[in-house]
Amino acid sequence: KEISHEPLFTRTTKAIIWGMQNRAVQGMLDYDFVCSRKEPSVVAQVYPFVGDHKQKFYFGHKEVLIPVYKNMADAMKKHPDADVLVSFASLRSAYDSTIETMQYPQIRTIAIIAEGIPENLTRKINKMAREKGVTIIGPATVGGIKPGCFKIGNTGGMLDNILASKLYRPGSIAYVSRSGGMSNELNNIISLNTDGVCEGVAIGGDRYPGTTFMDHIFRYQADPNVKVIVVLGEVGGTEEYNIIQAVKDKKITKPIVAWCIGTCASMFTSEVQFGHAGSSAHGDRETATAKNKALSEAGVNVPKSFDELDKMIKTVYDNLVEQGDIVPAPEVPPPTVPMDYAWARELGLIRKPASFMTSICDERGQELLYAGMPITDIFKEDIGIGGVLSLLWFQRRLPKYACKFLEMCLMVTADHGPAVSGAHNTIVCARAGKDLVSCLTSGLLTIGDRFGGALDGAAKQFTEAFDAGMIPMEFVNTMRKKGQLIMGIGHRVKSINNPDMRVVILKKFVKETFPSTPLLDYAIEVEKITTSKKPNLILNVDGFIGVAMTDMLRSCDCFTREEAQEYIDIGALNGLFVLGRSIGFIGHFLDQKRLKQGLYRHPWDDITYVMPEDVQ
Ligand code: Q5B
Repeated sequence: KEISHEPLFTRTTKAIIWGMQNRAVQGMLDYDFVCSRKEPSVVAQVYPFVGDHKQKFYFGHKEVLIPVYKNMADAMKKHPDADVLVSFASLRSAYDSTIETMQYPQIRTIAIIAEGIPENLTRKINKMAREKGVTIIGPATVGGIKPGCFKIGNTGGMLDNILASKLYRPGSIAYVSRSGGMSNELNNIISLNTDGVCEGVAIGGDRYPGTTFMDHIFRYQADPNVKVIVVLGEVGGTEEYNIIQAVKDKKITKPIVAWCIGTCASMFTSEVQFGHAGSSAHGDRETATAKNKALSEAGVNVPKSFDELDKMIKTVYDNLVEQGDIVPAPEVPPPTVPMDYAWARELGLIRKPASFMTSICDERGQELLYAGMPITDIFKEDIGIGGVLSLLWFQRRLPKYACKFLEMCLMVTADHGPAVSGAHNTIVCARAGKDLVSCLTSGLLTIGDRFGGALDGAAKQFTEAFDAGMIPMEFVNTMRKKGQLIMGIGHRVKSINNPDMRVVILKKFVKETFPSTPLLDYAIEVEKITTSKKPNLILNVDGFIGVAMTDMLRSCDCFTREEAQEYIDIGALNGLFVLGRSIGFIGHFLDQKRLKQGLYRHPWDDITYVMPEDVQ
């Protein structure tokens, strides 16, 4: 059955896109806008792998929502005016989706982009399409374009290319080619040598394209706006002989300029298969040289080589202008399509101050960098968790002893039993059925001055007193006078008689490895005074880490005094307890879940109820 010669596309063509090809859809909408279309050409997308939803696109400056349907039936029902389907289905699903599309009589044109569809399936598609009068463009194509009206998917390339080739308004030259890539070259050649493209279709490089050169040439013959027909054939197949026959039969009367690419095949001693599945000559008649010769003999304008195709097109065009058959329309500048931010940035056209700054980690390159150190080197050099912490918290490699100390701090603070505030909260929360993150946060939220969060406070108080030259007794007395507790002093269960082994372990390491420990020595003197008053007023684990960290920051030669102070001021030291104790809280959460502990309710006999007496 002959394919209709009616126009395939107009300024109001509406298309449904099969597949989530958002870039292609945006490209089509930008094209619509630059063509001054009133409405976008894409009305819906079909994608069976996600539920119905809407996708946001730009139409010029405006944002528009385009629905995505899981079922094709819904898309067809909701958009009965869509008569084109652009299929980005893969080579595996293209057959089924095309057959399904052809069940809907509203669809007159289907563009199939997929390459590699088995030829027997393509032939079934083609047969059904002929029976139903559906025009198939493809498979294995970029599609086609009708300047001023509609473009299929990625045809014509990016917007700068479309503008350069003046594809936003119609000219007088229509072309048909096999190759999608070469169709872009034709857009360029035609725009440079004539008043531009009127319509262009790439039928695709398969052996059995859905429509033939003649299907499109007949439409161009019927279209009064088309004045010259350009055909870019290639080696393989005998389609070009049908053009010769149509010219001889006077079915095609408009001037044709044609060239078959692949003439270099004769330079090879064996048969050559070019990039397209169909571009291989099966016999002499199918060679590009034979087809060019036959076309030329039939009166078709055939240049001597591809390099002269532009001149040939120009000659034919100029003649028609001279004869008055073509009157070039005045140029009207197209509307400006706003450039995508990302693209404009890539071109270096715009700049914008970043909303965020970061200086510890960069994941953008090939390798993740922690403070500039590639993750492979981190493992190669085996810097451990202490080394990672030194990079991410302090942005530098700290000496080995310092990294080891950081790791020891995490180890000793990892847990201190279920009775402490944070673990208790975590447990109660887990028993209320909450998830890991909730339980962990519930525990972490108890960390503060009284429980586990006295490291920075201790560092600050001891440093200020020490730097001010106060002797330990003076410091203790001043604090008492001010009515303030000394941060890092005192413990609920540990005392001078029941020493905290965590502190003992850390103290041994610090004394053996740190270059100097003036603040720790000062704190030990303070502890002697406080424990003489009460045996539980020891330098506790928070206090010890607070002062030892200050000694490390000040004496490791990696920080200035100001930098060391800044880390204390911004709360870096408490981070060690928070991080370490997170290990324990997660342990308690898992433990409760594992033990299948039910909802906790505190016993009444453990609560003293004190009601206000004078309330009526
Ligand atoms: N008095 C820790 O108090 C605790 C004094 C003090 C001067 C002090 C208390 C305190 C400062 C904050 C601090 C970290 C609340 C603690 C940690 C992690 C943990 C926890 C675990 C783990 C304990 C009795 C008498 C009173 C007070 C005086 C007490 N502290 N004087 N400076 N710092 N410390 N927090 O036992 O004359 O009788 O009225 O706030 O460093 O959280 O395991 O449990 O790993 O999980 O309740 O180790 O010391 O003592 O308040 O009854 O005071 O001593 O003025 O004097 P207690 P209180 P007075 S480590």
